[in-house]
Amino acid sequence: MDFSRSDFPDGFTFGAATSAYQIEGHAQGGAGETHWDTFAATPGNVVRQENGDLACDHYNRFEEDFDLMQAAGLDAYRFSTSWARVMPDGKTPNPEGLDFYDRLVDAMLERGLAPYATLYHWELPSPLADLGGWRSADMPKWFGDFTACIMGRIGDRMAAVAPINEPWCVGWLSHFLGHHAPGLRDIRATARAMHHVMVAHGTAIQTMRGLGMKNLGGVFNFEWAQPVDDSEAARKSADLYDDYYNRFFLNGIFKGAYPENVMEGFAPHMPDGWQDDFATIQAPLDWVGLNYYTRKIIQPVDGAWPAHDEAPTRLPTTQMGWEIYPDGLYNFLTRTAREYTGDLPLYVTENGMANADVIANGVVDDPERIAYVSAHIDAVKRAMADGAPVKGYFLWSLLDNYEWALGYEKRFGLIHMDFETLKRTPKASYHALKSALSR
Ligand code: GCO
Repeated sequence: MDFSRSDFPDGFTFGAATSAYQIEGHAQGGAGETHWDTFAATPGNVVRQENGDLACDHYNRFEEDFDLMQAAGLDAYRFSTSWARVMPDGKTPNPEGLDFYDRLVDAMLERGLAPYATLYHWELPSPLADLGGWRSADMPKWFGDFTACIMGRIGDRMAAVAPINEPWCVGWLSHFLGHHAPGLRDIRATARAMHHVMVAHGTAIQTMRGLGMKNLGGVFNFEWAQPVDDSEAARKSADLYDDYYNRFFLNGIFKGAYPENVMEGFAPHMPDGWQDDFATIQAPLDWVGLNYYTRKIIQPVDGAWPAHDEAPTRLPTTQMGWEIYPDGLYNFLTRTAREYTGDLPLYVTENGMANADVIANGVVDDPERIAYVSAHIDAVKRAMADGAPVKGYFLWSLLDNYEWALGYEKRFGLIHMDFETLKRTPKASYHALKSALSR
């Protein structure tokens, strides 16, 4: 890779990220059913109806995975806790689940890996989905109780915690586009989910402050929005995309208001008294994490709000069909610091690419990933040179894993997984990263 650890200030954190449902093997350890299990069991939602029952069997093989992380010279592991493993019905603790995360955290610490936890990465317990899930105004309370339960057990050993991975995906992707569980396509559900996820975020932050925990942040996914042409209509479309995708959450937390043009669509559908929730939403944070992969070209279309669509890509793409656009990462790091967070530490909490990697004679050559990561780390360096206080970079992902609605065929890992034998094979990118981190 085109960088060395010595290019970065002392203490800059290099890590890798995963999430519980995508790697653990959800069918083990007494975890409860989640909305992802039934979403995946419904024909047409997920490639080959694949689910996370076994995934990478990280549940039983985490020591091997952490040995590989340690050998690569990584400093930190960004993982998530499964609500349905900790509380199978969403409300009652499961000692086996709590014991698992206890062992997991100790195994990280034994290998010098700093634990960066995310409380929720999308596997909602089915009984809570039955009660309305993210549409329900009770979600912040339920989520606060889950936060107290899991962090009451492992909170004493966390390097950093964020409540909810990618609020946009929890809200818009899952309730407006219907691409993720619960697969709704309904604007009222979307407006409520987008708001409740923010209140739940703030409630979890307050709960963890109450436990005396430090270094609490938020993790948001961003896509650069490029107008399809120079027209005023195209610019407005791209601004709206930027506002509901990227700015909605930062505006809520750092400015105490949602973007006006998003409220044009949402206002009739917001829950009663939503304006009173900003005191909770604005609970102070210690850092902000950005997940960044790509940009989208946005074009206006006729029809109901938001009346726009994605136009065809213009740059080389990854296996996901996503444009490779490192400048977007530079833009978001500098813009976030300039317009929202000032001196607050920023982390790249996810960045990486899916690639059609193949294993031949025990070797996986992935020069595409080496180039992708190098170009994005270069964007981080440029942003830091221009004043963005970036303190760490986490690669998505440690292992090839369950890529949600796209099943097991999109490979994001530094480590190749044979999903039949569960054999782990570090890819060329793993070896390249290891050598960059040792320089
Ligand atoms: C996300 C999630 C991950 C994905 C990854 C690749 O950003 O969507 O955090 O769960 O697997 O981003 O799509």
